[in-house]
This record gives sequence, structure tokens and C-alpha cells, in this order.
Amino acid sequence: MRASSISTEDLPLQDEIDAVVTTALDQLKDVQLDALDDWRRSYLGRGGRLNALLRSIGSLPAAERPRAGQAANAARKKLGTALKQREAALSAEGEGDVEQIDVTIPGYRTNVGGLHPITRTLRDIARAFAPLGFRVVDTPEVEWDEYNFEKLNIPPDHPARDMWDTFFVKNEARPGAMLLRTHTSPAQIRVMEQIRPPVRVLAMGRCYRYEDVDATHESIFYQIEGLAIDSGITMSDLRGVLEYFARTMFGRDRKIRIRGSFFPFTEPSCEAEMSCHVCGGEGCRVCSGTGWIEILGAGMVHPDVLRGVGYDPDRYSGFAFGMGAERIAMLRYGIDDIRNFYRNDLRFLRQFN
Ligand code: FA5
Repeated sequence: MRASSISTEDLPLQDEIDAVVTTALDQLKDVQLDALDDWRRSYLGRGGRLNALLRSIGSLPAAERPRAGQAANAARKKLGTALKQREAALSAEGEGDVEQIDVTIPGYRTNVGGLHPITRTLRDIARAFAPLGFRVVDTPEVEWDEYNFEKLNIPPDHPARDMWDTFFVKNEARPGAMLLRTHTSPAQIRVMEQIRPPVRVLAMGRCYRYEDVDATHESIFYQIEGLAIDSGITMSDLRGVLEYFARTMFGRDRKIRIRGSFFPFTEPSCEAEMSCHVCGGEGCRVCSGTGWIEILGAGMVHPDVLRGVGYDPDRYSGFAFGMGAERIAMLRYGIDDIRNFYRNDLRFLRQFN
């Protein structure tokens, strides 16, 4: 029996109306939100299939027209209701989608930068010296010959210039006088020219040398210069400070040795070496077979240098040291080739963050 309350006995068009309704409802099951309007137009719209049937009612005998009209309208109502239900069901599903967030899906990874191992090392060195009263100062990387050499007791033609050959900067006014500093020692002069004792400073930054690059030598590298001037400072203060530093940075187990050396601007002069981290002192490529790696040069500031900046060497004395930041980092992190620091290989650099 048909759902319609209209008697369908022998009703013309009824089969066509039923066929349209059946097809329409069948299709509607699969229609998605964005296609609902097309469906509505093709069955219920002005040029839709039900309207086409309604139009043909006019050709029926007059007595049959009302029943046929009612049947068509009932079909329209049925399809209209089905359309609303489908629409409601699809919207509810859509809302459901919005709430269905899978919180277990891994998020996008944000690239966060990190500190370069040499920056880390410089900061740690500054931190190690801070309790002893050393403050960090900044001095020029592009220097005059007089600060890099002459005021440090290295006159023109002094043989020490050979090991500190560097890159010169063109300067029309003073040809050959401007250069990229070969060490941070010019900072000693710059600081002493500015302040009176007591002095306790650390100057850190890039240095440049015409260098035969190998596992422990770069042509651009960082140094940390320490300078302490006061009345009554002796070589044993220097030794104490260096041992304190070595213990703070490397722990009690690492061995340090201090040997006599020569620098034109210190007297006496020395070098500090640390036991090699790669071979443990046996001798290898990194330590050139000696078992030791040189980390710094140091000494008592030469009386002529003190006099040059207007300090009275009978009243004041002090020590200075200059260490290589990369060498310290190599010893700390167990790195066997200095060139790794500046290859910009992220696989290497990411290990430190
Ligand atoms: C000097 O540069 C002196 N100015 C140090 C100094 C300061 C002595 C104050 C006395 C008083 P030297 O050339 O030895 O010295 O270098 C000092 C340290 O810098 C070395 O021990 C080493 O750790 C580092 N260094 C030197 N050359 C290089 C290089 N090419 N690559 C990387 N590190 C280097």
C-alpha cells in the first residue's frame, strides 16, 4: 500500500511520479552538502522533473486532474522533507568533523637556532673569570700596526713579526699601517691607555693570520686576552689564575703544564699546555705526537710596555695571557679538527645545542 492517502487506483501519471520519487530518494542518499542544491533544482526546481509532470497534468481528462495534482504535490512534499533531513544530517556530520582533531598527530617542527660552540665557549670562559673580578671589554679587530706590534715591543723588522704575518687593509693616508689584528694583545695597550690600575679585563674576539691551516690552526680564529695590573702582582698569581681556570673549565683530572717561552711584550714569558684529549698524552696527529696541546701564551707585562702607556713599572706589575678559543673548545668537546667549527655543517653544529 502506498504511503499517500490519495487513492491511486488507475491514477494516470502515478507510475511516473513514483519513479521520480524513487530515483530522487535513491540519489539523495549519496548527495553531499555542496551538491544538495543541484539535486533540489533537478527534482523540485522550476524546470525540475516533478514540475515537468505537473505540467503534463493539463493534458489529462478534467476529472482526473485534481487527484493527479494532489499526488504530485504529495511527492513534492516528500522530497522536500527528505532534502531537509539530508541537509541536517550532513551539517551535523560536518560539525562533528570540526571537533574531530587528532591530538596525537605530531605537530610541525619549528627550527630553533642555537649558539655556536665557540660562542658558548667564549661565554663560559667569561663566566669562569668573572668571580676573579675580570670584566669583558671589546677592542678593534682592524688595528694599527703600532697597537698590534710597536707598542707591544715589536718594532719593524723584529723577527717576531714573521710568526704573526697577517692581512693588511688599504689605507691611503697611512699605507701599510692598517691590518687585521693577529692577536688580542693590542687590547692590553688600548685598555691601559684608558684606565689606571687596578686593571682586570678580558678582551675576546677574532684574530687573523697568514696561516698554514691544519687540524689545530685556522687563519681566522678567536682569542681571549686576560690582563691584570696592580701593585705587587707576581708570576705566582698568574700561575694560580691559570690553574684555577683549567680546573673550572676542565675539571680536576685534566693536566696542565707551564713552560718557559718568549713574547716581546712579556718578561718572563710562558706557554700553558693541556694534556691531549684525543690520545690522553700518548701522542697523535692532533697534538703533533707530543701528548700536549698549547692553549695559551702568557707572561708578566714587560716594563717597557708599562712605561709606554704611562704606568710606573716600579709601582705596578701584572700579567697577561692570550688563549685560543677553538683550542679550548676542542679540548672541552673532544674535537679533533679545528676546521669543523667553520664548515657550517649543521650535523656537527647541532650536537652542541
Ligand atoms: C699570542 O698570540 C700572544 N698574543 C699571546 C700572549 C698574550 C702572550 C699575552 C703573552 C701575553 P700565540 O701566537 O702563541 O700568542 O697564540 C696564543 C694562542 O692562540 C695559542 O696558544 C693558540 O691557543 C691560539 N692560536 C694561535 N694561532 C692559532 C691559529 N692559527 N688557530 C687557532 N688558534 C691559534
